[in-house]
Amino acid sequence: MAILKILQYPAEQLHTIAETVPEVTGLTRTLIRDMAETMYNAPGIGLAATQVDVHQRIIVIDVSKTNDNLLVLINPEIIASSGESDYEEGCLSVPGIYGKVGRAESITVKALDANGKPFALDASGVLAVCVQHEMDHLVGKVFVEYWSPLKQSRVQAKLKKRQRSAM
Ligand code: GNR
Ligand code: NI
Repeated sequence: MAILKILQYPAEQLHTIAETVPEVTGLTRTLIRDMAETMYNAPGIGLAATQVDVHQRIIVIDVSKTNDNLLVLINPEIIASSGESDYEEGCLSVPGIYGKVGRAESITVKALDANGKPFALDASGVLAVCVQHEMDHLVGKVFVEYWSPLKQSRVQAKLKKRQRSAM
């Protein structure tokens, strides 16, 4: 097991489009274990492979309070969505920045599990938000990029200021 380094916005690798996983192998499962450990250690409720600089369509999520309900989504696809939600989001790649993003309230997602077996999942609430947030990472999108240019420049300024005071 290993804790992986999480890329920090605005690292340009966060804008990489991940590749479909052609076959779920032992190497895939090792990466998934390391991603889960990294997510629990952070701590966070989700992590996309993009965030650890691996550009494959792999997501881990655990929205349980007890950290005992790991959800693995390989090659996820949203096959239905409905409603609207406006949930306050955060991101392990943009620490200390929080804000709302408009998303679907309920989704049905199909994916492969860690054994390569297809499944479908109906999600709503925070789980649906998290799946959509993670799937955005896989196509190179970070949640702050939904915001207006003005709000994004404030985010950039805040991150730069923090970087300076950390030195
Ligand atoms: O830990 C996380 N919390 C969170 C809260 C609200 C909406 C989305 C998230 S995902 C985030 C972890 C992360 O950055 N995943 O990419
Ligand atoms: Ni994120």
